[in-house]
Formats: sequence, C-alpha cells, structure tokens
Amino acid sequence: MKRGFLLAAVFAASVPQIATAAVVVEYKFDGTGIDTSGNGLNATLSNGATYGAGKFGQALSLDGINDFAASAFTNISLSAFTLEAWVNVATYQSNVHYLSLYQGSNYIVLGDYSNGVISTWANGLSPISINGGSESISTNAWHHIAFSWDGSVQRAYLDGTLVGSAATTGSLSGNLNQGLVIGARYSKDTQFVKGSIDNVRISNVALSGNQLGFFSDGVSAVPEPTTWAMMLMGFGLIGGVLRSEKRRRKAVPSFG
Ligand SMILES: [Ca+2]
Repeated sequence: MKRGFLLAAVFAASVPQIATAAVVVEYKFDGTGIDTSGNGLNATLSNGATYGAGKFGQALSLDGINDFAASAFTNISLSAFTLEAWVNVATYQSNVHYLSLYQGSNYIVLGDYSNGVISTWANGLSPISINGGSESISTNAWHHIAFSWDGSVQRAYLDGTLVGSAATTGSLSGNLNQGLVIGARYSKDTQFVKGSIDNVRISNVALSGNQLGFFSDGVSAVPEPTTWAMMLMGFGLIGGVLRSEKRRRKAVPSFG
C-alpha cells in the first residue's frame, strides 16, 4: 500500500504537469467558442467572426474590420496572471488588442502597438506597459504570445522567449466585469485584429516561460522517452530506499 503510494508519487512527479487548476478560461476555437477550462464561460462570435484554419485544428478567424469574440469572463486573479494565445496576422494593423479585459477604468491588454511588436497595458500597475523589444510577429505565420505578472514583474513572451519585462509596483482593482474581448479593444469598437487567434488561455498564476503553451500546446500527454527514463530511475531509487529501510528495520529491535 505504502509502496504503491510512493510509486504513484514518483510517477506523478515525473510526468510533465500542465497546471490545469491554474487555468481559469480557455478557448481552442475548434468550430466552437466553448470554454475548455470547464468554467462555462463560453465565447460568442460577433460581426461575422468565424472559424478557419488554426494552429491546432480550427482557430478564430477575424476580418480586421469589426470582428471579435467575447465572453463574460471575470475570474482573473488580480495578484498574478498569465494571458496567452497563438496569433497569425494577415497584415500589420498596428495598435491592436489580441486579448482585452476591462472594468470601469481598469484594464489588462495583450496587444501589438506597432507592426507586430508585442505590447501590454495594465492599468493600476506601474509601469503600465511593456514594449516587447524589436522582434516582431511575422505576418502569415503562427506565433505564440504571452503576458504574465507575478506581483512584482510584468513579462512579455514571443514564441516562448522573454522579449520584455518591467519591474512593477501598484495593484489592480475591480474584477474586470466587462469581460474578455478577443481580437478587439475591450470597448469592441476599434483596434481590430485581421488574422486568426487560437488556443487562448488565461491562468491565475504567473507561468514561467517553459510552462507556456508554446511548449505544451498540441503535445500529447504520453510521457516522452526521457520522462520514462526519469521514471524508471525514480522507481529504482524508491526500490533502493525500501530495501535499505527493510534492512534497517531488521537490524533495529522493535518496541512496538
Ligand atoms: Ca484550435
């Protein structure tokens, strides 16, 4: 029983874990706006937004004129978060919002301020924005973008690589109850994306770079060969511990 528990613990520690508990909303846009986090915050497509070829299956397809998707998502933690998505832009619209959350005067945005350069805005945090360096999202290609905040540093990632960060003070307030807008400004009337957006995910923790969907999206849950090797090493170590424990128990007189 104890041994089985130990083996299970080794197995659990060895298999790469996607922190599903931290995911508060997720859209795969495979022909539906269903929230695959299980929280039921399904997205609605507006003004002709549709589904097209995705990074994985289908994606949200937007015309850059007035299309967007939106949901009543309000459940973001205000002490830490990660916003991420795969995007494929047909042209540089400049100053667009890929993911946009809003309430009153509070907002959190993952966007593009200038020709594909990843930019963020988070009212209440100082500095308010990160410009994601000189590297741009190229057009007509899939790129993964992410924006995290751990309570002290904001970070922007492009294709799993940190492209900008800012030491940050301040705090967010309110619960962003105007919801999540995908592919347009939170006001739903400007800063439209022309292109496709796939695997939108928001977590209530600051994921580290190697935990981003750039590395885990589309990856089978079957352990990799190196993971199996680690597991077998783990089993060997546990076996050794159990054997030496047995020997020790034999050598020490029992008082029980
Ligand atoms: Ca998809």
